[in-house]
Order: sequence, then C-alpha cells, then structure tokens
Amino acid sequence: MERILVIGSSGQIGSELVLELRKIYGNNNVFATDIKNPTEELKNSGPFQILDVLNYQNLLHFLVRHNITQVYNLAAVLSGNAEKIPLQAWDINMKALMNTLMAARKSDAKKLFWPSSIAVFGPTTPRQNTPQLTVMEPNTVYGISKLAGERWGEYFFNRYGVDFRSVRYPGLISYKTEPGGGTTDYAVEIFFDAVKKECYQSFLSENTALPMMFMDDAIKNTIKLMETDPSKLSVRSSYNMAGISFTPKELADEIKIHKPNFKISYKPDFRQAIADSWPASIEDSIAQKDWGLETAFDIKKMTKVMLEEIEKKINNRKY
Ligand code: AKB
Repeated sequence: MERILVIGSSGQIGSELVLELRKIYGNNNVFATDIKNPTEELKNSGPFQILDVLNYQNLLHFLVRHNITQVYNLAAVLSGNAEKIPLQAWDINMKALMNTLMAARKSDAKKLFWPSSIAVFGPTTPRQNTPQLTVMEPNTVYGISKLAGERWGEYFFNRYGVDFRSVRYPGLISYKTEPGGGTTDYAVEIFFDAVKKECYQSFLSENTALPMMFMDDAIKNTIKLMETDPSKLSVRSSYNMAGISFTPKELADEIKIHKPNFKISYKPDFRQAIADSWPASIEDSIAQKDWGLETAFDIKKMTKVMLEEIEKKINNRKY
C-alpha cells in the first residue's frame, strides 16, 4: 500500500495534485504539508500538517512516523521572485531538495518526485523544439537551482538507489490556485483580468512565445510518470514536457473569441529578460516513448475551460 507525502500542498500544483492522488490512493494515504494553510477542499478531504521541509529532522521523522513510501516535493521559489532574493532563493530551493533526497535515502520513502522546469535552459540553448539533451547554461537563479537539482537527483539515483523522477514543467495554467512569482504567471493572470475587467496589461511583450500546459494535463502526466515501471525510465535527471507554445498576443486573440471587448496592452518588466532566455518550444519524444506522456488540452480547449471556470468562481463569490 502506498503512503504519499506532498510537500508544498498549498501551492498551485500541490492543491490540485493532492486531490487527484487522494482519489487514486485513498484520502488517508495522502498527507498534505506546507508552511502555508491549505484550501478548504484540501483540508476537508484528508490529513494536513504544517511542515517546513527546510527542517531535516522534522521531515525524516514525518516520513518514518507515517510509513511514507512516496514523496512529491513541490516547494520552490519561482523564477521572478528568485531574482529579487538570489542567495535566499538558492538556499531554499537547494536545501528543500537536498533534505528530501537525504531523507529518502535514510527512510522507506524511496520514490521521489521533484519538479524541474524549462528554466534549466538558457540563452545559448536552441530556442525552437529544444531537445532533451542540449546546451544548458541557465542564467537565472531559479534555472541554475533547477539544473543543479536535476544533477543531484540523478546522482542520488545512481549512488544511493533513490527512485528520483522529474519533469521539466512548462508554465502551468490553472484556475483553482494562482501561481506566485513566476515568469509564465501572465498566462494565468490574463484570464482572471479578462473575466473581472475585460482588459490586461502583460509584463511580457506580445511576441514572446513560451511553452505552457493546462494543469489537468500536468497532474495526469506527473502521476503517470510516478506510476511507470522503473525499468522503462531512461532519464533520471528530468524529462522534457512540451505542452503548448503561444505568445501573449495569440492567447489574447483566443480570449477575444469569447470576450470580444477584451483589450490587452504590453509593458514588459524584468521578467522579459528571463523569458527571452528560455525556449519558445520544447521537444518531448523521449517522455512519450518511455512513459506515454500525452496531453488533451490545446490553446482553444484550455481558454474555454479557464474562462468558464473563473466566471463560475467569481459568480459564486458574489452570492
Ligand atoms: C516560472 O515561471 O518560474 C515557472 C516555471 C516555468 O518553472 N512557472
């Protein structure tokens, strides 16, 4: 029987991943933890505890006490925020990972998921259809920490048998919990502003293409990777995951189909330089071949669901 710990369960990925894992493995077998309070839905559906992953002893104790077999460690300072507090972000991102790797090695929680990102690539990487294996010279704090994390994950797999698994997430788009401090956040903010105000000021320029993915696809594929027979996994650093690539202008045009009065303006800030250093599109055939990565949402389907669900959310709040 699997007993699963999700670290960072109150964040954008965690708040949806926990609910999906509880459907599969049973409410009481999926432990949600964070340093922030969870959503009501998450709190009411199973165990939640405040846990700081930066405290190694508390983490190890938790794993042993609850007989944990799998860990998803989602705690991270994202790209935009990391540029504001470089040394602190490096410290948090690396310590959160190293504590989990060491605790996995010392306990029965040998299976570990840790998210990497398209941020591992840099300005010298080929920007279109970026392959799995290529030049990797990230120039952001977040990207450097993700690349270092991938190398440590693979090292702990080879050296200590920790069953480390990872994907390089593109920007993730969801309506339940908003992201915080990322460069791809515009692609979530735009939907909330489109519903509330029918206008949006983008912090990225109109033709900045980036890989993105709807949260349902991200969650489904993350769990699929974790359920794959270990012998099928040829990559123990992190798998490319392409999603869908589009620019702010292309997304705005899609929103206008549903909201003809919607207006977008552009005022690039410091996150433009980060976006310019990342790939515009990614190639993910190795993940497709090894563990069956597949997605269901294109820009049209995603836009429709995002607008409908945010309308519902805002209307429910009013009454
Ligand atoms: C960010 O923008 O920092 C993240 C990411 C692409 O990893 N969404």
